[in-house]
Amino acid sequence: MTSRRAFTLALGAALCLAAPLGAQGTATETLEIAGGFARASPKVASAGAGFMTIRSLGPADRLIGFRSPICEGPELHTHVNENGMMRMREVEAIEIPANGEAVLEPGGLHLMFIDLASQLVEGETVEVTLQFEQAGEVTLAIPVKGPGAMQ
Ligand SMILES: [Cu+2]
Repeated sequence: MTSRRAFTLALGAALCLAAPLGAQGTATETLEIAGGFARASPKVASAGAGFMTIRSLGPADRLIGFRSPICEGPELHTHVNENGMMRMREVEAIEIPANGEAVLEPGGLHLMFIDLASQLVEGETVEVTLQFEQAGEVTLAIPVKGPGAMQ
């Protein structure tokens, strides 16, 4: 009885700690994830993109993949300039430097949702489970913003 109550209190405290970052962010002991969002997709689109800032609170880490119920083919992407044309390229991992940050933003690094299971609808949220080499899996919900949203 006593230990169950202690567990409930501990869980409550953990939820309180996570709360200030809101629905678009979360934190672990070593990482803080903020400003997450996805862009709404037109009905016909087969892919979408997600963005966020991942900050290290100490050690370096690497984002090595992710999964989401919204898509069957998640990929980590960056943009490269090829003869004046911006093209997307899959990357193996996204580095988060020690005490530094990785910024996933339009025109740069991003989560690519390939083979969308359903349309990304503005105002809804998408669940994303990020897979880090050191920190393990981190699940958060990010809001879906308009098709041209920049942050
Ligand atoms: Cu992409």
